[in-house]
Amino acid sequence: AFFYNEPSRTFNEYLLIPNLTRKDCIPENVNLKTPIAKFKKGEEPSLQMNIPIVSAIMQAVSDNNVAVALARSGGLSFIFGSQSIESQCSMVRRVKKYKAGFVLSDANITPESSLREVLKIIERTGHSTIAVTHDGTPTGRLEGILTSRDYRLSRCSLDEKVKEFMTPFSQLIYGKDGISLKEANDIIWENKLNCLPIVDSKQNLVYLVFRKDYDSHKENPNELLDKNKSLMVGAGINTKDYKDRVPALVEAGVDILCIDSSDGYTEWQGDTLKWIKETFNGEVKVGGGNVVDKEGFLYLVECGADFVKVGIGGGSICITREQKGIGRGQATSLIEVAAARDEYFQKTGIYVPLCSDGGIVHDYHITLSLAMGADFVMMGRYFARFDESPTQKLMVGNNYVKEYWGEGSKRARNWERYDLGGSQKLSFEEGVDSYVPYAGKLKDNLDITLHKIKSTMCNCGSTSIDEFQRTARLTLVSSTSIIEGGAHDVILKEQNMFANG
Ligand code: MZP
Repeated sequence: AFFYNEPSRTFNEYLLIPNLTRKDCIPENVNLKTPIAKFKKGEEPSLQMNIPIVSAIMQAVSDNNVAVALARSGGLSFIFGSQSIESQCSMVRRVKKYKAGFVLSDANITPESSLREVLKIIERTGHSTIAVTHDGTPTGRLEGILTSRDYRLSRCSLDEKVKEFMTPFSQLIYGKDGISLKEANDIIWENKLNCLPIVDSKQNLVYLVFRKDYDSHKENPNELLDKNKSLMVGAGINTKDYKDRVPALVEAGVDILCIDSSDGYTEWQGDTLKWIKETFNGEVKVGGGNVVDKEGFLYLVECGADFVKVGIGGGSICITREQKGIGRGQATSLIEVAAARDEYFQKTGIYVPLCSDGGIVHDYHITLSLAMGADFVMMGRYFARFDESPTQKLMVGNNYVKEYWGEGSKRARNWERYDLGGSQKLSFEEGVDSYVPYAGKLKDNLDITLHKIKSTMCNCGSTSIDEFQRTARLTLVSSTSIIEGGAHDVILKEQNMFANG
């Protein structure tokens, strides 16, 4: 047998060392845009996300509700594949019917809508919003809706904070009869306003929403509406029924696929990738995995993978290492595969994005993954905790929890993910059925996570993921310095409310 000389390591064993922070290096200036499919040197990536985060291909995580909420925040979900082709396609269709966070259009919104009615609609779409009524009461006629990352959904009257957002222009335009969306967009564009128009079913402007986090200046809104952009969504597939499943998902409008398997270094996965690339003339994007070394990476890329997913045995619900004795520490896997990816880029001029999958426990693990060469991370446990995830919210003891189970558990019975030929069943479990602490809304939690990532990148002197990957400096830490890193030698008054479980 071959023996690796070094032990394989986890994220907990690394920390980042700050670089010089330039004065322009502030969280507002950090761009988290990242590629999701391979591209040639010097070319613009054909598929990108605004944040480096995707949700896991799991029954307990990625249905259409999580997919809509995450896509609205700039990420992407891979709708779980351990369901019938029809129901998976119907989830994809339900996501694709939403237009990318530009116009909130709902047949039920009219100029006479009450605050209560409109709040219900806004709540469903996951916006973080303040609504304003003419008399300041929750039942009063709606005067305006203000959206910002800084405010939680609140049923409040017009207060000082709200006034900050009210430009004279907003009073001039909103609620005015007969302004078409096109006219509104032209005015927004000419005046360089950060606004989100809300239209009724006839595309007439009803309200304007002001967004701090949305930059409407980059592209003329009307041009974006002709392009007809929908929210992006991915889907998981397997190496068994792909000849039926993939065409159906493509027909449903899926943006990218990912083969879902605990061990991706297989000829079955190679065949699946080649078939998809040949059948759709290379136009359908598909990722492969999971792998933990250079050999696995190169095999999948040579078979046509558009991105490669890294990680075996690190998932919070995963017992593969205990059951089968295979796997590798997530940090070591990622560092080795990223080196192989960089070498491949040098040789061929083709950049293959990497996804670090599983084992993200703290928000800073996401930042470490990026520093180690990942272009984005996939998380299951993180998303299972939110309102939008498909599972039940329960009270256990005195705490609210949500259910979270692995694809290799008896409950999911996703035998295709673990199949190595033979009878079509899950012969033994590789995952557990569990609870995770309930954490509220996806957007509220994700905003905090993203802020932490951006802040750390600023400490390390980077305003883009590409720069961060090139310039970050990491150090191994001893077990005693890990203890030093938490609060110690003090009596804590209360649990840190913002700790990410
Ligand atoms: P985590 O974010 O919960 O730590 O890990 C999620 C990842 O665990 C998934 O993306 C998938 O790769 C992996 N997974 C899903 N089910 C199992 C299992 O039952 C599993 N063993 O390992």
